[in-house]
Amino acid sequence: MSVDKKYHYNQLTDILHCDLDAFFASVEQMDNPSLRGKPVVVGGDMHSRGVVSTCSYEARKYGIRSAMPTAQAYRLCPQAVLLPVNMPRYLEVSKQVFAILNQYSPVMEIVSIDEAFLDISGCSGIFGSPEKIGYLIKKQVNTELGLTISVGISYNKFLAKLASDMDKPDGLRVIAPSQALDLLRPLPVSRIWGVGKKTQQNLEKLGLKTIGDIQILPPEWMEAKLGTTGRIFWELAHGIDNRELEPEHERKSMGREETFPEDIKDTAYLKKLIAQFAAELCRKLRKEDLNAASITIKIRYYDFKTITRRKTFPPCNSDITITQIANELLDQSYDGKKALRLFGLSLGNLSPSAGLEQGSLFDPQLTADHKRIDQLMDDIRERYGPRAINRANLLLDKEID
Ligand code: TTP
Ligand code: MG
Repeated sequence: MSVDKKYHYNQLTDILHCDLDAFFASVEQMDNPSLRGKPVVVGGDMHSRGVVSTCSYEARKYGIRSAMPTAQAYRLCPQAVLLPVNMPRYLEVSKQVFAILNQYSPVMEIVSIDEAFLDISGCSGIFGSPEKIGYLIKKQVNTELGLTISVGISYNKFLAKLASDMDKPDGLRVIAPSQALDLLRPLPVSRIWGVGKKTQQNLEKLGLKTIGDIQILPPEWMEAKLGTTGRIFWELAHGIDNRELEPEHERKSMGREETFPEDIKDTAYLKKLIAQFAAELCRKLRKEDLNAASITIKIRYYDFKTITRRKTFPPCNSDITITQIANELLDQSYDGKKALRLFGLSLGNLSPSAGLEQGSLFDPQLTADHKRIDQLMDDIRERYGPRAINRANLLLDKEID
């Protein structure tokens, strides 16, 4: 089956995905020249059941991989140099890398400690072709910081990320619109964004082993078997991905977020934070006679990997409603296992609230009660300051600034 032409019409390769090679290990090798060219493993202590964070490409030849027990890595390559994780140093270098990337485009989405997307549409006039920009970035990162970075270039995020991985380490790869289908065809379904081990098994049960197996199916078949996700997989299998970049400054503008002094896993604390953020943001909404119709929560893990989860609902500006929905989103997206360094809550789809009821989401009597309580609290805070009154769920064990 061929893809509707409109999908590929006039699509420029102006999305770059940049990902440092063997990041933590490369920083160690850069800081200590005697480690260069050697198998280096960065991770937890093997005597206390630590795992490998990453390892140099020299160590990968022995079969060592991220997330493997360090003790196993040692057995595979006893001559490897084992080093502990020095996060402050990696964060420092990470910042320097992102500062370089930002010189090539103001539109940057940081995905994790060592990877970011750049949208370079509009920048070619200054620096040259996308490939030239990729080359310049690689050169600058290497000369200024002594690290190699792989760059993938294509017309959307999915393909740019795939491209950056194809020629690692020190890769530079462009996937043009005309190449996408052929390139995707032989790859296993696990290379589709969002397909983990479990989904891969489910797809294989349906007889879908390669991306090409999906390409020959009608999208309706995928949708019938897997719902909306099936349609998304079909699109990705055809190189279609319409997600925009989410630059940091745009995300911040409508919400509140908090970077923790120490990484935390405490979901009860996160829920108190949600209640506080919701109270502040809703008060702002009510002051400006606005309703919100979507909530986004942002979770940044200790390793800087960041996820956002969004939910839409009938327009409202009630603390309690927003808090409940944000709590649900948190429960669905975070299991309290991996430590977090940042949590954020933002409200979107804002519209004027004047004269509009809060929607049918909750019992009308309850909604009216919530409105009265919100109004009362706003009045008290207006008169005596923002901390004069709080709901019980905001009485914190730990103080939130
Ligand atoms: P990655 O970019 O996935 O890996 P990498 O940079 O080490 O190697 P490459 O990109 O060349 O394949 O992750 C970036 C850093 O994040 C990595 O250097 C260490 C850390 N990390 C962990 O701590 N645990 C993990 O399981 C993974 C995958 C990465
Ligand atoms: Mg990397």
